[in-house]
Amino acid sequence: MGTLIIRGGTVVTAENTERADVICADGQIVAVGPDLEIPTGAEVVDAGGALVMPGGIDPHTHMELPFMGTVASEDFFTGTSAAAAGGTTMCIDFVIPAPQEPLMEAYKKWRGWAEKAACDYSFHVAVTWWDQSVSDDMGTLSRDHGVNSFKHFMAYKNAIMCDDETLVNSFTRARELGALCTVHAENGELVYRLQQEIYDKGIHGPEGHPLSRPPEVEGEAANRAIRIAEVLGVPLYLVHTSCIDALEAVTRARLEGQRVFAEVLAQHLVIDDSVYRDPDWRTAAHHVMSPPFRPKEHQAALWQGLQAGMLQTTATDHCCFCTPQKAAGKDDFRSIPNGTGGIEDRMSVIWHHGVRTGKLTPQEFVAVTSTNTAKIFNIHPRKGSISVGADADLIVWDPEGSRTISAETHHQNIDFNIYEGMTVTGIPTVTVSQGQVVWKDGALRTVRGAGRYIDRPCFAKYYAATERVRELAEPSPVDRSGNGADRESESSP
Ligand code: URQ
Ligand code: ZN
Ligand code: ZN
Repeated sequence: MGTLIIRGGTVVTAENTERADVICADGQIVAVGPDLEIPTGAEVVDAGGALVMPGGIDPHTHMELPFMGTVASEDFFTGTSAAAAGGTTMCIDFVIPAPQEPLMEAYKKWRGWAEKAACDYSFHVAVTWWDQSVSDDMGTLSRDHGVNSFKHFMAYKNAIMCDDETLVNSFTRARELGALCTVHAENGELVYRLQQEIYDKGIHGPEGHPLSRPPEVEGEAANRAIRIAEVLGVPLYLVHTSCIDALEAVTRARLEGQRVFAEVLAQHLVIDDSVYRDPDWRTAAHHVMSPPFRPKEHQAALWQGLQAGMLQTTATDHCCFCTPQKAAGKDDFRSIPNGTGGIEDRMSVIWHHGVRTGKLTPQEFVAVTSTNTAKIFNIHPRKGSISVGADADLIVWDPEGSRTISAETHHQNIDFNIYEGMTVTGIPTVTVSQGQVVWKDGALRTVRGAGRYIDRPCFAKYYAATERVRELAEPSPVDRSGNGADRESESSP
């Protein structure tokens, strides 16, 4: 890896804004400051007064996911390349074992798939079943493989859904390990029942999907997961918080001092449920994801949640299925593979609808698209910062540049774009990954296999046991020896 200098930009981090140059060498940032001397032989990127920010980190993607009888069309090379084209330099994907599949086996399988990645990546590992071997594998993954987060799907009954017993067992095990529990919060039993009732009423098209997953279904599961985490004394991270009901559960918990983090998807911030009423079933089917798109009032609330700090991260849940794949559910919405794309557009969508409208400052933009994820998943300041010693993952951001989003021009491996036709202002002109230019002036320069697996150490030293855990962990035994000491103290005035 050579030396590169990004000159003439304004460096914006989650904490600071300053006119500064950035020098990268051997994949790391080695100097940040005004008017730095150009190192001999360095590649020069002229920022020309644009902003220089940490590369985006997407904490929620599913490259080449086997799901609902098919496999997501985006793989780790095309997906991380499309990410780079949009200013994202790292994703945290998911290892999702089938029920009864050993977690270590699934982990090794996904690690093999990800070797083709063009940019850095890491994995949350899902707990989709339970026995002692799952507990043991969680220990191995956290101790030896840099996994500090375990995912739980409360939806997808008869597939990867966790019941409460598994949630309680896994959360307790995560507490021992100092790992973070994350949840997909929808009540899978209610979804299953509502799907059946809606289908039996004769609603078979994609419009049936949101009807089977109303906000109450997400709100109930969000609150249940939060309460289970509270009683067990573990921190919790809710993925794709999509509605007021779930946001209220998060807000209540956070205001009471419970350590709950929550993520919002870029698409849930700007797209509403009218897409399911599109006369073209393909458009409606392409928007079938879970949780579904919601009525407009939920988008406004989610923006307020992001502004208020109740939602800390933005993601995409990038899980692509092309039209022929979505057609599996043409006559039965329950068979439409759930998922949408968006890894290439998240940064510009959040800038356009968040910063240009005054909802977010540029520093808050960096926090919610990169730094907060790095901090929550314990890879800051290596990631999500512009500081000496950090990985050289950076973007040159033109706040006035604009583009119109379209499947015709995007780099994602899917024949549809949920933001089709949206013109956004705020685009990356250069993306740097590990100190190498991977995107510049509209051309990808990604290299298959250049991406690295990023270890994420556990948190035990950060998340001190809460008071409740101490009470639970060391309850004081009642003295019934009969010496009366207790009674005297109880009876004394
Ligand atoms: O539920 C998820 O996060 C995965 C299976 C992607 N699909 C989706 O609809 N969100
Ligand atoms: Zn999910
Ligand atoms: Zn997901």
